[in-house]
Amino acid sequence: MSNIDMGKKVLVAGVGKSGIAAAKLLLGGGCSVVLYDDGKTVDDTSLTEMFGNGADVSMCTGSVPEEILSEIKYCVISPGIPLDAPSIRAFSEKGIHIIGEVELAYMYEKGTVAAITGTNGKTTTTALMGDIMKKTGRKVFVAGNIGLPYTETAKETDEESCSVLEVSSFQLETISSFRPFVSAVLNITPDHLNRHHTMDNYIKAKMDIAKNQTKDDVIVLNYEDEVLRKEAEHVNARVIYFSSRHTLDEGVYLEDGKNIVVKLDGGCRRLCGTDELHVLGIHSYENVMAAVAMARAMNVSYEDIYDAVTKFQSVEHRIEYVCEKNGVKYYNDSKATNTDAAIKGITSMVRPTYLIGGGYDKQADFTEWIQSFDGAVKKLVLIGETSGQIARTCDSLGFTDYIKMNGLKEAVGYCVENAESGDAVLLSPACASWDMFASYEERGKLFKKYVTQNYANII
Ligand code: UMA
Repeated sequence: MSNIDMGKKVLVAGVGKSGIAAAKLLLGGGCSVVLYDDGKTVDDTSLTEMFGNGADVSMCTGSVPEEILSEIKYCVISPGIPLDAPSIRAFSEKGIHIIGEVELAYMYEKGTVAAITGTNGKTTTTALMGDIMKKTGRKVFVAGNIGLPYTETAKETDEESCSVLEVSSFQLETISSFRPFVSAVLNITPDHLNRHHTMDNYIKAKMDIAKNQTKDDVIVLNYEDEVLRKEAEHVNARVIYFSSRHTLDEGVYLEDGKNIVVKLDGGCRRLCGTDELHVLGIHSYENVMAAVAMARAMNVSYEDIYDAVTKFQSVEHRIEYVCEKNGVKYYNDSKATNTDAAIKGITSMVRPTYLIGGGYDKQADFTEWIQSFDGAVKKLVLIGETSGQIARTCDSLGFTDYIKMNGLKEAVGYCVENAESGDAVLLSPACASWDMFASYEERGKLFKKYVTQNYANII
């Protein structure tokens, strides 16, 4: 461990997955830990269950006593806590250094890092890149925003291992020395503006993935994304583009919408046809191309890459096929936490669709999402904090086939009752889940449970 010395008392802000994993890592490194949370408290019995008997860890909720603060030099912050949260500002004003959970983990990293960000597609690309790297026989850790904190895996790394990390803008905001050998930014469209306040701040946070990269490193970027083409001018790493619309002189591209072609380092070869993939839609092919470019940058053989991409299935909660009941197909796209992802969800449907949308208010504009329905939505079933705003946007665009429901359970009940054979029911909310659920995973799992329960009731 470089920056945080053994024996020091360290504050860990946020007692979620990241905070708990960070605290364990620090305790293992000989530090004592003070856990802090704005809303949650953990009693002594639960602390012992989490960290073991005699662990040097205590808990503060709402505020940290002055005498403790005066002993603290570092605060490890969980990604969900904004840097401008009053508690974090107060810690900074006391001269405490705020470091991110990813940065803490990176202090323990001994192997190669491949890191993926972007507004959409990062979970799928990370999972696929993990599968590709596993084909090489190396020890591989797939972690980060995908759900397994990097602080949980970093200590297990060695010189031969590879950490494949999904990193969010929240996590990138608080890195300082984090330097992936290969990074990827898949796309940048408006998201999390309530946290980052401006699009420029959001773009900066995403592009910070490359801030410590040098010319010896590689960054994979989407050629079709104008923001990224502009940002490419300011990165130090070698840029490899992927493109779904253009034939590139150098890079990975989709030829005639049906072949993935790799043209790198003087060679050119067709990797596979899109009909050999188990994922659907241009956005999915883009994720595949990004992973292929990253893997080639890490010298993975074409055979290993081909094997992994042609076996890869879509991840849970991302246009996930759930079941077919009475001729109605159910899809869980709970991971569509913004309008851009939700547009991909609805435009992938080939049946008349009952679409369940709405959720936590991130101050998004829903116009483009509603415009993308293009006759595909039979009924928009609205839930959550944003249902009123979405309904008003529907009214202003002349889309009247919507109904408001009290919650997800009622919404699923309505769809089961009204959908006819040949229809689809899609949960693709265009919003985060935090108004009603702990996470998009919980929302997706409940959706699947309610579908099953409803049919059990019918039978
Ligand atoms: N908290 C405060 N003050 C605040 C906000 C939160 O004290 O202002 C406390 C909460 O009371 C809670 C704790 O912080 O006890 C939660 O911390 P957290 O929100 O960072 O959640 P974790 O459980 O640590 O999960 C985080 C990521 N969550 C967020 O970024 C919001 C998970 O990403 C990630 O999988 C996990 O670390 C492991 O790395 C989820 C996510 O929604 C999937 N990410 C966003 C997205 O994908 O759009 C960025």
